Amino acid sequence: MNGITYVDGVAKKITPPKFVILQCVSKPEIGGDNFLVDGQKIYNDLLANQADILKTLMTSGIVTYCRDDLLSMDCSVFEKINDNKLRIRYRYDSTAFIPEWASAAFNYIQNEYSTNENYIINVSLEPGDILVMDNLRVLHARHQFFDGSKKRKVRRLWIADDSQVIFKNILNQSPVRRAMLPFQNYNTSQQENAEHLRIEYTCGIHYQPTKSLSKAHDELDMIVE
Ligand SMILES: O=C(O)CCC(=O)C(=O)O
Repeated sequence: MNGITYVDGVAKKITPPKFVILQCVSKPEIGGDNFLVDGQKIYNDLLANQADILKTLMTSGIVTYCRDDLLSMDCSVFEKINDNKLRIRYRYDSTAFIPEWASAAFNYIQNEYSTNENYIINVSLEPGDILVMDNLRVLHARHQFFDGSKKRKVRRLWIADDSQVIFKNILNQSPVRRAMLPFQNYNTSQQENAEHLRIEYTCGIHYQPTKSLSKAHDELDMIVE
């Protein structure tokens, strides 16, 4: 999410991480594999075949993301950072809020690409494996899973990009606003022993596998949906 936060007494701009790194610690009994979709590939296809949709997806205001107490207003899905660099920003889950005029274009990505086997790269991490993703280019998510007698555990690391914008307060004060404080749920070290599970968490794109893995998995889908 976008935002401003105090780090070491200085107000800094925060943006979605440039890299997301996942390490598999342990696998569940069923499902839970990660999958990726290359944003550049989506862009190239839209450019060649659906220029109008691409134009809408490059318009600021097509989507606002709101998660807990974090808000990123009026984003575009694709953004040209410079002549050679493109950035995709897309989540298909309950954090995304779309104005009516953008709905068809936004849904187009979900329907044509992020649930399309021709665009999906499945990654099945084994314990110890590490997946490093360019988060400005690649959409990532995971399939639903069922822990069973095992337990899915994944470590995640976010790496920010180099654009360390530092803000100076116009009145030369340092007012601590609630929005600038770190969001509690991100402070995972405090939650190491917390009771609540995170298995309902989906991110990036949400994909239902066409073939069901087992009856138990089907039942889990029904509970989660
Ligand atoms: O549970 C997973 O493997 C996916 C996690 C994820 O996508 C994320 O933390 O950004």
